[in-house]
Amino acid sequence: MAGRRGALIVLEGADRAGKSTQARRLVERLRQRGHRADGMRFPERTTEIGKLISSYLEKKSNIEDHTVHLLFSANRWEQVPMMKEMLRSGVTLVVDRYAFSGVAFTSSKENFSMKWCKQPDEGLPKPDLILFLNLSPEAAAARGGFGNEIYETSDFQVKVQKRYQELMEDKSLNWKLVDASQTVDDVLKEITGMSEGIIEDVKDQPIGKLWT
Ligand code: 2DT
Ligand code: MG
Repeated sequence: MAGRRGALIVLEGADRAGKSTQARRLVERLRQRGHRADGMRFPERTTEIGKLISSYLEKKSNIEDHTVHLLFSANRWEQVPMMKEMLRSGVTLVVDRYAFSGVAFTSSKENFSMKWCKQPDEGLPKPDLILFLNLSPEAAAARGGFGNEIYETSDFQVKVQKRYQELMEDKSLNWKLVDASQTVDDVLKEITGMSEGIIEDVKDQPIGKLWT
């Protein structure tokens, strides 16, 4: 069939829920099972915009809160032409964080509405599946301490978690809650099944637009 596209699959969730590990392993597993798949992550720290973001996260530079939010969004938009090209050529993209991290983190700061936070990401390629790796704060803490980046404090992470809950109420998006307290292999098995289902479901559908 001509025009068979890949699926856009996003992983979100709290720090230490295993997003990066699962994203990497999901790409490997999908490939083993005969799918074309590639991984991406946001922020993509290697671009010019990404370097500014990375310096902010590492507390090496101070960027005004609205400004850094818009940089995170720009860091996604700059990848959109490539993402669309890959999806249209039949490659499934597994993405470690996306616009939902953008909204959950910035709207956890004082005086930021979810509405304001979503606006710059409106119209991005819409994920076909959002896997939320769900882990309690206690279980997350048991996996080890925080790193040294700017958002890595437990107070802030609690607020972020609440924002994710609100975002998950949006039934126009295909959120799937995954129990991230399972073993790495069990989580992988679960999300591989969900991913293969969605790859089949969307292969003849156009790419959607987020929040429009
Ligand atoms: P990691 O590289 O460890 O995932 O941390 N963030 C991310 C935002 O504040 N806005 C965004 O749009 C995105 C994608 C989440 C990156 C940190 O950056 C935060 C944690
Ligand atoms: Mg991380």
